[in-house]
Amino acid sequence: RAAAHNMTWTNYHRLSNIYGYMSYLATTYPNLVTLINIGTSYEKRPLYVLRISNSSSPGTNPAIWIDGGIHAREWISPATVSYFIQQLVEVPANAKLLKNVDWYIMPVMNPDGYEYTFVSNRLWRKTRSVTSNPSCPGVDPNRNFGYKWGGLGTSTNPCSDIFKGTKAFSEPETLATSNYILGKSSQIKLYLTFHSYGQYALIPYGYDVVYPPDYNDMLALANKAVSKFTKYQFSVGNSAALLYAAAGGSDDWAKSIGIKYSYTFELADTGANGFTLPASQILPVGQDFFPALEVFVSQVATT
Ligand code: ING
Ligand code: ZN
Repeated sequence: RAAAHNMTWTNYHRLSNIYGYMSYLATTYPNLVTLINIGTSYEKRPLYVLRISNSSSPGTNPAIWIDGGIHAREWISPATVSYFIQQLVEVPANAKLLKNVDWYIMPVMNPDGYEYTFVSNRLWRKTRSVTSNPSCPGVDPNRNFGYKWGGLGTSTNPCSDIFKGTKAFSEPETLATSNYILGKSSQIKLYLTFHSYGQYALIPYGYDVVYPPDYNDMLALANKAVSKFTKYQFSVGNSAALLYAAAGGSDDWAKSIGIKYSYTFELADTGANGFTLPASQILPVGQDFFPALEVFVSQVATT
């Protein structure tokens, strides 16, 4: 029997459906899609990255990395990132986005937290690792990356939603992800991470109001990308200036290892629904964002 899946973009899905869809794509399009197990979460779930490449020798093209689901309750993030996968792989008209670029896409970086939001607490944010306080599990994965770890906007209290962990990359999820990206860091030219909510395109650094030397290049590309949106209006700027300082974010770390273009996108909405964005907005959000991926491809693809 042919491979099958239960994925849709009219509802939010459990991890098993998202992983089932990734596995379906790898089986169905073996010359285009590869499912890569990059490690294991604290609760022993696999951590999956999907590589999409039509190159005969994947790994030689410049690459774009996309991740979602760093924060458990931000359900629109894995939904949108998996929508990008569907569009890139299964819509022939989008094949131009696969020319001279490889994609590495991880829809759910924090699978333990994501599952916990379905079964126990819809508003859980962190991982699910045991801490020094038995009543307060979990580390904020977006305070756990290893650049300026433990600085502004982080907490030493395990009961805090911005608990930084006991050391940089204390979490198996951030450790496995960062090691995988490091191994591909000469290939990866662009890092995109999807959160919610607020409708912001955030540019490093976030650890403080500090602007990288090439900030203007980063700003120009972000502005070009958000100019493609027709439905949702995004604000663009330095994350510490626009939102708040927060050290240990994944985008700061990606920038620090030499990935020139590194962004955090805060998807819809601006607060009416917040984290509990209705599933009816999955497609509008994905459709509004998708054309911006062409802008990113144009920046990095070798022609
Ligand atoms: N917001 C991000 C957070 O981790 C952010 C905002 C991103 C701050 C990058 C600094 C750097 O707090 C959400 N919604 O997670
Ligand atoms: Zn987040």
